Amino acid sequence: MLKIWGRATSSNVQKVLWCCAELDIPFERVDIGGPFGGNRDREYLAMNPNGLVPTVKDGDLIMWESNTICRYLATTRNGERLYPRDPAGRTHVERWMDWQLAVIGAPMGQLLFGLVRSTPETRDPAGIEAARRRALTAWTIVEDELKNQPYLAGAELSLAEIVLGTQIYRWFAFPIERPELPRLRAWYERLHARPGFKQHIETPIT
Ligand SMILES: N[C@@H](CCC(=O)N[C@@H](CS)C(=O)NCC(=O)O)C(=O)O
Repeated sequence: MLKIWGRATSSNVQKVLWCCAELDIPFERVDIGGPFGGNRDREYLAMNPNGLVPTVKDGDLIMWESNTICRYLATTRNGERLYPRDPAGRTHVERWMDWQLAVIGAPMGQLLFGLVRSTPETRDPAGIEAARRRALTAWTIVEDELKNQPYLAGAELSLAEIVLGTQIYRWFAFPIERPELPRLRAWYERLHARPGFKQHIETPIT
C-alpha cells in the first residue's frame, strides 16, 4: 500500500491525494507538518532531507517533490490519460507542471501568507496587492490558453490540472479583487466537478 506523509491541508500533499483519487490508488496517510509537526524529526529527515511534505513510499522507494510523485504515480498506475507517453503530448502537460512551480506558485504562496497566515499587525497590503497582480497576470495566461480547448494540455484533464488545482481553488476563494476571466472560471468549474477535487482540494485554507 502506498504511504503518504503530509497534512491534508498542504497544497503539495493535495496534488498527490487528488492524483490518487483520479487513478483509484489506495493509500495510507500520516499527518505530518504544520500543526502536527514531525517533519524535522531525524527519522523523517532521513526520508526527506528538506523537512517538507509530502513524502511518499511505494515498496522500498521513497519519493519527495510533489510533481515528481504525481508523474511517478501516473507512470506506474495506468495514468497515461493524465500523463501521455508520447513525447510531444507530454510536453504540453509538463510545461504547465513546471509553470506551476516557476510562475504561479510564488505569488499564490504570498497571497496565502499575506491573507490567511498573517495577523492584522503583520499584514502587508502593498505586498498582497503586488502578489495579486502577479497572480492575475499569470492566470490571464491560462485564460488565453483555454481559448480553443477545455483543459491545459488539450481535450482531457491531465497532471497539469492536478498540480494547479489547489492554486485555482484558492484564487477563487481568497477575498481579493478578481477581474472576470470567463474561461478560467469555466475551467475551474470543470475541475470542481471531479469527486477527487471536491474531496481533497476544497478544504479549509489554513
Ligand atoms: N517543492 C516541494 C514543496 C513542499 C512544501 O513546500 N511543502 C510545504 C507544505 S505545502 C511544507 O512542508 N511546509 C512545512 C509544513 O507544512 O510544516 C513539493 O512540491 O513537494
